[in-house]
Amino acid sequence: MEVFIEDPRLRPIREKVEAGQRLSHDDGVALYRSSDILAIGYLANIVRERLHGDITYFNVNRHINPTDVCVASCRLCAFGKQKRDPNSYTMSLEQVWETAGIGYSEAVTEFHIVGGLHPELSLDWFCQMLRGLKERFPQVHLKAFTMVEIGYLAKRAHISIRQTLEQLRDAGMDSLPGGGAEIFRDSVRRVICDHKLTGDEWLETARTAHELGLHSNCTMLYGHIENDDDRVDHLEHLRALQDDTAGFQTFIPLAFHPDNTALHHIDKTTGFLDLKNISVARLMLDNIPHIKAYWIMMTPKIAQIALRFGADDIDGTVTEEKIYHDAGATTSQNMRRGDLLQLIRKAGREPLERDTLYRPVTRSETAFTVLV
Ligand code: V47
Repeated sequence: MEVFIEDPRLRPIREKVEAGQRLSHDDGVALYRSSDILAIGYLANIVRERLHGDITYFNVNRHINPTDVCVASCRLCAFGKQKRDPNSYTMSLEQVWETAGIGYSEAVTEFHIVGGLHPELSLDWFCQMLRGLKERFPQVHLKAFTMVEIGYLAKRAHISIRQTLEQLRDAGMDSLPGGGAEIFRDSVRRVICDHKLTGDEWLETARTAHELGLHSNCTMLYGHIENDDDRVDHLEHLRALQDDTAGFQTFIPLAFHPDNTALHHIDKTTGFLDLKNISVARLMLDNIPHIKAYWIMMTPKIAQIALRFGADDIDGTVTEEKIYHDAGATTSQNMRRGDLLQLIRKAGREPLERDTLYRPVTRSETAFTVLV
């Protein structure tokens, strides 16, 4: 069936997508500049269905944020607090292990563990944390520490990034989440996260993790001061690294939430921009297998539509998100497994529960005594 594409700038892109050819920087910018959202979504859906058919991945996971104390004070963030702030918190090791166990059932396959850059928690403390989690929950995958946390722990321990990753891996870290990438260009980082590691450092840390055989995810924070060119440049850096390492599993576009941040004057993103970022990512990142519509960030309703605009993954049950909720997210802090299944099925897609490494999860119904 011939689908009509309104925007003439998208017609050569359609030819490339249909022929399975790589899109250029200018193609990426043209996609961002176009308002023909149906055509962009249609093209992204071709790629999504070519890779995954109707399958939509989800998992049963829990977020653990051991501390919100952070030395970085990034303007984009509402989560990090100074150590002297009476509202800040830092869990003890026992509290981390206890939090992991709240509402725990055999259904949980992943702990997603990230936190602030705490000036006193050592690499050894985090290794103990991982070992304690593995002892208590041996079958749960530990997806832990952004590249930013890895860089900070290495600096404090006066050892290399590689040695830091090796120690954490040996203590139980199974893979790394994709946070902290923001926008790689220095001109943008200077404004939104000037104390964080540079874009090149983020990419080099990911490269080292992949070289050690660890998988990771990757993200891009959009909807603040960046322009279309900055976004495409960011995607191209991820694509180039993936050509070298094939270590990224999933790309997650993250919409900036301005509430309670130093950039609170910036408008919230629109559903239109959220969908466009899913679609452009699917089209540009031809070598990253999965594109995640993180429902916490884009709302379950937009995430559901994203499943027809390029996304093949919707993240998980999440329990209990803090970073977006501190920045004004009004979504719930978790979702029941049954509700996720419904949301996927009502989009005409086929749910497939995965573990963190995208292997199908099979289990007996008795596993759902707590979460369903
Ligand atoms: O690193 C911080 C971003 C990230 C704000 O790998 C903000 O599977 C918007 O990385 N508004 C954390 N974004 C979330 C993240 C993530 C989420 C889900 C799945 C995975 C995965 C990774 O959120 C941070 C930062 O980039 N962030 N503050 C804010 N105000």
